Amino acid sequence: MKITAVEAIPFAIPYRKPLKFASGEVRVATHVLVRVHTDDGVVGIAEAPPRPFTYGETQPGIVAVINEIFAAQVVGVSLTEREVISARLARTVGNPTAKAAVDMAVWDAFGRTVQLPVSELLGGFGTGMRVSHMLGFDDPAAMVAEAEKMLEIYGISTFKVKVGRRPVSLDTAVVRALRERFGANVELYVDGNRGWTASESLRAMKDMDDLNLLFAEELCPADDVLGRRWLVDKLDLPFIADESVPTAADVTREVLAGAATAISIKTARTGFSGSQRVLHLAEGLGLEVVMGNQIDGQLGTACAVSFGAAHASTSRCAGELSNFLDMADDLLTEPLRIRDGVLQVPPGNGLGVNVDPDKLARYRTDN
Ligand code: MUC
Ligand code: MG
Repeated sequence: MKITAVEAIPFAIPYRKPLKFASGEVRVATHVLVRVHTDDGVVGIAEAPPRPFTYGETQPGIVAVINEIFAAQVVGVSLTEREVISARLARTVGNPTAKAAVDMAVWDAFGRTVQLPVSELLGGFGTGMRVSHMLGFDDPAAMVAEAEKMLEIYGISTFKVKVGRRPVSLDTAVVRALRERFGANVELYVDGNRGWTASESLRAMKDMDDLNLLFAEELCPADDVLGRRWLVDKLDLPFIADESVPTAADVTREVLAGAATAISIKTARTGFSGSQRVLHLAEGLGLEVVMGNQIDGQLGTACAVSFGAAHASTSRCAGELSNFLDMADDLLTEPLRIRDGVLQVPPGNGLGVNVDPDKLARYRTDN
């Protein structure tokens, strides 16, 4: 079970429809496929999605940190020594999605080696999750039309609406239009990606008071320290910290400061080992959690559903597991399918998914 090599392969797959939000936009999935090889001939896989506007990572940076630092730290270590790997990767600050992908590829290799699904190794609570779809910026009619399509084709009835940086009245008009179109048949929440000030956030939330929102996520920056506490104290719904809590320590800081009352868990940034730390911390503190989406491809989404379905508290809310639907193609041999609003954990050992070599040859950008 010893790791013999780690590969970091950049690839690029365009989106049919770009996703736009307050902190940036994504037109092409310029991700990094990570492969961990063992002396048993097993290969574990995961993907790292660079989000320069969120964590400062870039595709070449992820490839470089894995090739130049992380690979040497994990080669020779056994798949059973995942805490050794976590401790070694933790010597380097930052680089959350690069570390997460190495961690998840190791878990995948471990699952394949012991011939069990990662989701069962992690906790085995359930076999699938309800799906929440993230609606990127557009005009109200187009965002309602996208929600209609998601409900009709995939049965998805939970929507996270991107807000912030645009005129507040446009954002609130979108949420109102969604509630008017679907009534009580859908769940709605909003994510500002730090795009409003604290006072804009409060005005917007008051304006949407009658719209029965589930959550408000990262409406203003956590670095607006007092403004953010002031806002969170005034809201009567859970305030999700997302990009402000890339580590368990950040969760502690933000929650104890009164700057958040719920947590988005993203396997793309905390892997499986770090996501368990965040989840158990959140449970100990009595916080609600949501499985978030780092604008993941299908491999990343397989990781998110494997983790989310594995635990009771991550299974309560719908998980953000659908944005791969907007990609023009993907790397997997068997596409993930959302049916009746649910994504099942892919059956099989490890993550239960495999990379199609022809697709990888077509989309890799390092040759
Ligand atoms: C989200 O929940 O914020 C957009 C930016 C990012 O870092 O993640 C996505 C989704
Ligand atoms: Mg967010």
